[in-house]
Amino acid sequence: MLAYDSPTLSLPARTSVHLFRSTFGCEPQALIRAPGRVNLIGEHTDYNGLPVLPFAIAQSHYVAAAVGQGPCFELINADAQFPAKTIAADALPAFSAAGQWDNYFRAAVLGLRDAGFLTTEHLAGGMQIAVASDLPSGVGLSSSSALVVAFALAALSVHACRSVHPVPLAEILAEAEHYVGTRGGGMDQTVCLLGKKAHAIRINFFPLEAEPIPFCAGSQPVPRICLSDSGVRVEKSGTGLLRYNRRPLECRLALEVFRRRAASMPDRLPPLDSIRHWGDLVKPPIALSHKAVLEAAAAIFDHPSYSKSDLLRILGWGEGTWADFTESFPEPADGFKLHPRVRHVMEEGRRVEQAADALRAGDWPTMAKLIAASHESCRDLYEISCPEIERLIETGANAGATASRLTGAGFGGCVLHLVPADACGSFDNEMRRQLGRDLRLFEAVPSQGAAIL
Ligand code: NG1
Repeated sequence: MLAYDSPTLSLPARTSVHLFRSTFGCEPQALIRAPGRVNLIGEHTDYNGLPVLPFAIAQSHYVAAAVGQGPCFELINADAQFPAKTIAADALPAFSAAGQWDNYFRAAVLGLRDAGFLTTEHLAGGMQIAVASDLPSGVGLSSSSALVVAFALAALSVHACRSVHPVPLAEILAEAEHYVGTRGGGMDQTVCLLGKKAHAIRINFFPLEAEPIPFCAGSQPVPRICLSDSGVRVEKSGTGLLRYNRRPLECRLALEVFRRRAASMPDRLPPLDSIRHWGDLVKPPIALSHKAVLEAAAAIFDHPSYSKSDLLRILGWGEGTWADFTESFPEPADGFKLHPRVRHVMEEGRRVEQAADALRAGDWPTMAKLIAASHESCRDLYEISCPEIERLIETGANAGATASRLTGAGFGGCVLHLVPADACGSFDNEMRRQLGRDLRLFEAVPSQGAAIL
């Protein structure tokens, strides 16, 4: 009990415990920390089966939890913008309106139930939960996935379930987030669970593998990683859902077209029937080079964008197949942009490999070039930047950053800047001088992953 009051716990950790006590009148049985993340490089590659290179940060959610008083889940949050929620156990699948915070709790618990880690008896026991946080939401630091991870660890912990290895748990929780509606990949949950102090985590997908890589000093000391907040908020599970889900859909449609047309290029491409993700093309047994895939894509995609009727014709699909495959996604006015999305994804996957090597070698000039190239590709090929982000990128360069890029899903959120260690103070001052005193700047320090405290 005393440990929960320990001054060594962070302020939000202690806040979650105090809130728990004052709300439920008893002691929590578990206290969980789940951190946010910054993605150094590898944007929108995860769901395409290509690697990413994120790290967990210090800013985290804290969840104090105990078994409930019956088949009911009571959730309270120290942040007043997230109102208290009570969910009957049999109403868990009745999700609230998009963007509501209790949906992340429902997703975590249902995901664990689907995977067989929580039983009907566990659910009948309910839970009491108090949340406090110093991880801002909607800024591209993966606050929603961290919340899912925190809830899942809390549920497993208070119900004394057998421990689940973080790799399968990350896979279960990545799948569970699909309950909330986003069709993203597994980067956020994996780095939240497997983050390591002073390391970035190179993550491969399908199968999921995580390799910690230390931040090494080379000819230059390790730069500081600074974040500036564009102030543009895009709630992926709310208003941003269509914009976000369009990209994974374009990638999947592109793969269908590529696979079909590859069959007529047997001299250049092997049979691709077993391919499920773009990353499969560069892994054994196919093991094409990124360059070969990009050259084939340039030959295959003969238009900058495709209408629905173009795709129905190319793929030989009827309306029913289209509706199933796209989940009746509305046709974008500017068409499905298959080739630019493929170029981004394949080139970005290659950049992640090069960045992992640069990190290992402490080769920060190469890292800076890769980060700048990643941003250009996110802006021009994947089209996930916005004017506010571009302003931060430009100002970052003037203020002394060696490279900057958007981090996370895009359309808003934060920009990551590599700042030489000896230029920190002047960077912050210059950014605020040019963009205003209220500009939110954070330092992103590579930190340990989620834990039961
Ligand atoms: P954020 O920035 O948390 O919205 C999303 C996806 C990631 C990844 C990135 C883009 C989820 C939970 N997160 O992250 O898997 O695809 O976009 O690289 O879907």
